Amino acid sequence: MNRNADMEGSSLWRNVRLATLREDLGPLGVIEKGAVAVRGGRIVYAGAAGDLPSDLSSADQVIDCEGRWMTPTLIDCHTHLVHGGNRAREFQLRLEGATYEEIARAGGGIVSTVQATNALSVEELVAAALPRLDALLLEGVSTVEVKSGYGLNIDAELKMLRAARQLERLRPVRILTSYLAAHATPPEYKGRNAHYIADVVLPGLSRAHAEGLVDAVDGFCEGIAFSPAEMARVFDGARALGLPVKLHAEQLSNLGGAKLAASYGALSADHLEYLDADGAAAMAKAGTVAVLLPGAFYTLRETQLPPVEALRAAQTRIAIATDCNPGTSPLTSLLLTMNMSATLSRLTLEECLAGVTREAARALGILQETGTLEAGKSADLAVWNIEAPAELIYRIGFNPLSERVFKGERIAR
Ligand code: DI6
Ligand code: FE
Repeated sequence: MNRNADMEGSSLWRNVRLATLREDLGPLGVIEKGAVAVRGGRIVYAGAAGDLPSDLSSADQVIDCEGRWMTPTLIDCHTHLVHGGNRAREFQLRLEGATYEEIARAGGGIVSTVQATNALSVEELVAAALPRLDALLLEGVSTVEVKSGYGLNIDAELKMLRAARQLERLRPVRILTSYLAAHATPPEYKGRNAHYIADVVLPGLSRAHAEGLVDAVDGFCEGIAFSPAEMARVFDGARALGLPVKLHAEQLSNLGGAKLAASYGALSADHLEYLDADGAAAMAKAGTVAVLLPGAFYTLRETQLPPVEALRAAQTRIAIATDCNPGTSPLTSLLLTMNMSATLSRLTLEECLAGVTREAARALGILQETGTLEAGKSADLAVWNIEAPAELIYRIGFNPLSERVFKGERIAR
């Protein structure tokens, strides 16, 4: 087994059943009689207890996990966590028969959250996001991706990203940001997407990048948002700054967004209900992760399931996420997201658990840092009061987390 030594604060986790999510160890990477050694916030050993090197057998803290299961902490790789207001009124309209697109074309939808978001300061946006973040952390999440996209002008988009960065200073969490000014066209640019991209999206991206606010660039490729050609202009801007890209693609129709994303070597293409086999193959070839968002499928009462068989046939990597947003997925439970993915999209246990750990880390470009239990990675550990990993997906609205560890620090609930 591999390990590296770093003698700062140390802990040893014994009598623990490991779901390492290491692909080389089979489904879930299970090690029944496991041990995990931590030094200076990093995993230095994760493997069979019987193979634990003697120089790691003592530590400042030795924790008997009493046979509990341990996984990597969970990763929510697609959220709009920072936003103002809510869309309960639209939820009611949809109950009365209005469609998401009708509401959007009538000036509701994303644009209505833009008004609520732009009315708030950075501090107020942070205060509004913290309860949503805390709900995720309580379920064993340690990494969250947070998008802009409800500002739709340069200053407001930067304000959202500053709020996202602030969350990382207020909670034991890793935050990755995505610049999503290409989420919708503000009313003042209605019908003039090219001008919006030239006047706002690209200059705003340069400023956000210069301020260190951006980890990736995202967009909404859809008939009610931006075309593949328009997204290509945004992605060219990202490429010029050396930033990775991702894309909301094939959510309501097939415009070839996933193929476009793959052509830019995107980290991920997300939603994908209307993806076809060609798109799945292009993503697999490019290493672009398919991020499935069952919360939006469920909330919109979508009938077109994402093509899971085509993704499997193409060997496209699959992650899942909450897509936490006020309009189509007011969801702050990654455990429920796994249950929905299994029940609605028929993902397997392994696909669900890998989808919120290893593959979610891959979708954020941080698999070298977290997402599996193995030496050299951040000690992001989740201990669960379960008899079998299937209990993490099977239950609805129940949280079996026993303890979360982030960068080696034991987090009080
Ligand atoms: N697709 C979605 O489902 C969300 N954004 C996107 O591109 C919806 C965001 C909203 O309705 O507020
Ligand atoms: Fe989204």
